[in-house]
Amino acid sequence: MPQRPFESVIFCELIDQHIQDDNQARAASLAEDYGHLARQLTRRGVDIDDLVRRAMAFRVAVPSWGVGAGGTRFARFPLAGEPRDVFEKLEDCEVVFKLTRVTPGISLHIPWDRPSDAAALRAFAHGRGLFIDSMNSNTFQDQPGQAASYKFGSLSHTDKVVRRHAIDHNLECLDIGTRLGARSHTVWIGDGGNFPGQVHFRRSLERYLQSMREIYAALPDGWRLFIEHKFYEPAFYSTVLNDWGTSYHCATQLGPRAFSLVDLGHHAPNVNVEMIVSRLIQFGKLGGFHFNDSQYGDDDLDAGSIKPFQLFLIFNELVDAERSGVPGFDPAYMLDQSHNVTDPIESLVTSAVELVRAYVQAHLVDRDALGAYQEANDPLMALQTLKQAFTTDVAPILAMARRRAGGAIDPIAVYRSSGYRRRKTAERPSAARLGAGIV
Ligand code: RM4
Ligand code: MN
Ligand code: MN
Repeated sequence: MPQRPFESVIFCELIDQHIQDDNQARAASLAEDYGHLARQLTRRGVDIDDLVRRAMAFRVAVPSWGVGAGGTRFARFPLAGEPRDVFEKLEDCEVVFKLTRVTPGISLHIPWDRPSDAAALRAFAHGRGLFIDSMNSNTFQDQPGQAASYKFGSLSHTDKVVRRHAIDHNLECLDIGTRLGARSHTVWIGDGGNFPGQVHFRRSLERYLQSMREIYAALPDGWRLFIEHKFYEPAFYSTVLNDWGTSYHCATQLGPRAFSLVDLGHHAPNVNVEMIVSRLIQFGKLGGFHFNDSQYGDDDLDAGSIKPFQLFLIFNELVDAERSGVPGFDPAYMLDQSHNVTDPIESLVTSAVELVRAYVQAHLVDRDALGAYQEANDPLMALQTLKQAFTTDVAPILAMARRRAGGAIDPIAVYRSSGYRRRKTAERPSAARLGAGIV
């Protein structure tokens, strides 16, 4: 098993120390803000400690590909001190976890993260309080020397040799994931057409389903299979798995362990994503999320950075389902972002915090009042009820939850003063290009 560099052991103790020192300096102000909010919420009949407990129990998985610098179609600007392999990626994930305390799960992408020794990687993760949550296959780019090219598709390709290659790759992901202790597999394909007439819509979807049946049949015990749709890109005219309806149909065709996964950036602008979420909940097929935010398309920006109200409305649906005990409701929350202009650790930390914020705010919705306004056809008060929750500043709850869980009251301040990136820049000198590519 690869030994952890001495410097990084020291660093983790150091970051714990930084968290403690910084928390101490902020404790009095937090107590004051928390006390004020507690009194406000008591007037509304809300128990603040209950919200803190819920915030502490929230979990969202971090994508291994999110700790490296992302890129666009035009360029990728390397980041000093960025991780060079999956072990170093996990080191960075550990920092995100230590600061926020809500991100112990990690999503891996194969072949970018193919481990030479799966047992070692699993132990490496566990040693840091982390675990491998979901596997992701990659049939949207060719690997060096790959004979069966994905240029014209993968699981839905017209050529069965290419389909075979793509299926085998997914089976390999299941095998690696089993050895890593993962519990779900996410399939997103880039298959589709750039021009009208290029792809036969019905036949390509049928070929996709045929391929997926083989993958579904090989799903390890206790695993779930997630189908991720996307309306365009890299194919610009049509994609095989274009929308939630197609995804729902395929999940239903495959069987009870197949579900739809909603990536927030994979819908046309202005689409009512919260309603899609609600429909999938109602039909028992909501498997999970790739959280991010976007202005135009699959921008992969930090969660909550552009449309925080939409994020809140999505969580409003999720919390409504959670509180009313919808049978089988157990979505996997994951981030899927590409950080081009920020320090990825800072983006992942703030994104995780934004998700907990939306989750806690959604718990603040007075659901009895909302139900009554809906029954009475009072749209103004119904919206006001949602807005009251959305405009409540829950920052003291989030900070208190992090503090009680051992995280940082102000994670970005602690991270910046820790000098982590500077240290890693010295420790990781090679500018070797990460597998994560331009995503
Ligand atoms: C895709 C999709 C997938 C992700 C790749 C890197 O747009 O969101 O989930 O694995 O990007
Ligand atoms: Mn995604
Ligand atoms: Mn995407």
